[in-house]
Amino acid sequence: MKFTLTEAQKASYFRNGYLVVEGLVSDDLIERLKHQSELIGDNKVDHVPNSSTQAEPNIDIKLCSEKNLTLRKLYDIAVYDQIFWKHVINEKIVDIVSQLLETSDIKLYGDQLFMKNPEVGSEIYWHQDSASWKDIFPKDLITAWTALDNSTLENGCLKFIPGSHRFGTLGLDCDSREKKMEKFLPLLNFKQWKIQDIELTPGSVSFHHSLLVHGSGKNLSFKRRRGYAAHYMRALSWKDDRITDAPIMPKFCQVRGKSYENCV
Ligand SMILES: O=C(O)CCC(=O)C(=O)O
Repeated sequence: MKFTLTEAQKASYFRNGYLVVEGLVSDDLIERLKHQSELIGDNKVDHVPNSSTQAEPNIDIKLCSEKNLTLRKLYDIAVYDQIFWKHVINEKIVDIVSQLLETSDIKLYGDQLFMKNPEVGSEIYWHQDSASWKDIFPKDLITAWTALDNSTLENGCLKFIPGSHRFGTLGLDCDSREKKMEKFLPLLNFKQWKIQDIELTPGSVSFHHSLLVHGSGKNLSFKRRRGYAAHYMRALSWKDDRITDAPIMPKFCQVRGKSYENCV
């Protein structure tokens, strides 16, 4: 094991639903991911299909000097791209995931590179990941979100509601994009809720539980705010194929340990 969490770090994750580990990924590796994200975003590689890109809604593409700057996110890229896959299996990250999921049998559910481009990078509304990932049980997956650029309040850093993962799914699955915080906060049923802004330097990683209520603001700056989210689950998780309104995902790849029959 390359990275051992303290008891206090683990307790903090279980209590708050997230944990930040600063400076986990080296500058070199971050530069490599940034470079690769440019190549993929500019369609300069042919191993990642176009279907893995999503444009920002409501922007005039002609007004943007580069196509890259119109992208909201790239997703499901690690299954196609070796550089991102290497990051997914980064030993330090997987050591932490494995301590927080309390197993060394781990698979990748999916991945998303949020581009959050200057000026056009849109808000990500408050949501719970497991409210969308309806077909995976238990609803106890974990995201490792690696900052590729400085992530600040001004350029739309992640925002968490600490402890909200302990309240189960909050009925946000329908129209959650339209719902503002005020509409569902009462569901959390605790008076002292607060929003935690997660400002990060490049190479720092924040880990969050798939039931944690989270979102991010618009990018109001002239700088990019790229963050790469890799979503991990236990290899012993179960996918309920009767649930038909969950995202269609690529093949779940083994990240560490072994796989199990009749499981994901
Ligand atoms: O990067 C963002 O702005 C949103 C990230 C997110 O929602 C996630 O990683 O689950």
